[in-house]
Amino acid sequence: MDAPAQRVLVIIPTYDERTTLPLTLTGLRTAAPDVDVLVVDDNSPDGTGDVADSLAATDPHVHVMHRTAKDGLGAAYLAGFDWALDRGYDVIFEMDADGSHRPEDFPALLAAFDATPAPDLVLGSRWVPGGAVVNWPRHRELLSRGGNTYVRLALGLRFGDATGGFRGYRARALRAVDLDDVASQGYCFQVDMAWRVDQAGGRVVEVPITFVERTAGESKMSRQIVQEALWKVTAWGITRRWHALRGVRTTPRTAPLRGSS
Ligand SMILES: Nc1nc2c(ncn2[C@@H]2O[C@H](COP(=O)(O)OP(=O)(O)OP(=O)(O)O)[C@@H](O)[C@H]2O)c(=O)[nH]1
Ligand SMILES: [Mg+2]
Repeated sequence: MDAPAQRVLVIIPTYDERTTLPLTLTGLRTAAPDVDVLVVDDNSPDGTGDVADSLAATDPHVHVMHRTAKDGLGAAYLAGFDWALDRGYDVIFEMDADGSHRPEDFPALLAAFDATPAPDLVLGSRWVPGGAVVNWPRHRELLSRGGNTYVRLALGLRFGDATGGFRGYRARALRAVDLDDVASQGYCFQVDMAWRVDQAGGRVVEVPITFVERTAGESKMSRQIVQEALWKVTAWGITRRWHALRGVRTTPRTAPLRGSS
């Protein structure tokens, strides 16, 4: 007998993306007709929530969560993760609405979950062979490459792209990490989640993607988001080294995902 098909959810957080959300959604539904989508909108002033509602009205695979105010990318994803785990999804993806994450790259990310042994986290990666960025200003590329090098050095992570937000988690990986304890936003949220899955003993694989600079709408990237990532990764790195010097393991003694299939 065939194994039951896995249920897949893609979470798309939105804040003022009324132009690009329909393109992202249509592209994704075409590329992966069986997956469900949850748009998490933080009461966007430009009416993105209404746009999402009208798309959901004609497509039973599309769901919308309306939140009351802009509360950051990390908080939006955490609310989406809870929604997905409550409903028994097996694989849960993150994807931006601004056109940077190409729907045509999605099937390869999803297919990576079929590998044996099965991964717990699949990272869409710009900085592995085959990965690329399109129309990114040089300073953004340097920030991303430099940030990822810093993350590798500070935290000992082996990933080429720990800051990217086009990625999928197995539900058991989200259950293995203490989501209530995650307080990061922006890039730091992505690093925080990847590090937690790694510490829990999760298998992480990277799949090359092509990241395209947004052509419409406003970036929510800010100096504050970069500073948060810098100081938190630095603090985590210092704690990790201090623990290593004192012979204390930063990695939890019971890594819930280690050794399981
Ligand atoms: N719900 C919600 N979504 C958000 C929030 N901030 C950003 N987003 C969404 O998260 C995704 C990524 O945000 P971007 O503004 O593209 O940020 P970025 O990709 O880090 O920055 P750029 O590379 O400049 O585009 C987009 O779909 C945004 O609409 C927020 O506070 N709440
Ligand atoms: Mg973006």
